[in-house]
Amino acid sequence: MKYFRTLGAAVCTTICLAVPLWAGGETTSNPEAKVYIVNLADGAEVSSPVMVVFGLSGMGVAPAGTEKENTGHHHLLIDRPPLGQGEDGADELSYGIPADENHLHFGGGQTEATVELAPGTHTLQLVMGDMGHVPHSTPIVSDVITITVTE
Ligand SMILES: [Cu+2]
Repeated sequence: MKYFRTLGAAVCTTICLAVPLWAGGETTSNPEAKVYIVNLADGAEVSSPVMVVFGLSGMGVAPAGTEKENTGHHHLLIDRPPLGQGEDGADELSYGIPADENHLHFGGGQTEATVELAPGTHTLQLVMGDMGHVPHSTPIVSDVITITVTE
């Protein structure tokens, strides 16, 4: 498996560098689909807990494990580089989004969340994942926004 992971990363590195469009996993998306944070603008000042409302157009929300064309579930990436960047960028595009404090999965099909964030600045990004938590091809991701938690 290690070999295949390495090979996959190498292939993605080559392709992703060669082609301006970036690839995700094996599940197709509507490349016109958009995911976005409805209620928070870049630069917003908020207090914790922070309500984040997930917007999606061009695709549907379905719980994790649901095999249905043009659907996926939301993931909220907190305080990390944009999806596909950082040292595990190629892996997360091909094999899936980790689950930890920086990667929240909404596999129940939730379309909003309330998160506790410490005072200070934080980055947020929404990423759609397929039934197995892998970004689609083309990946459907929001802009990264930076918010400041004042208390
Ligand atoms: Cu997931």
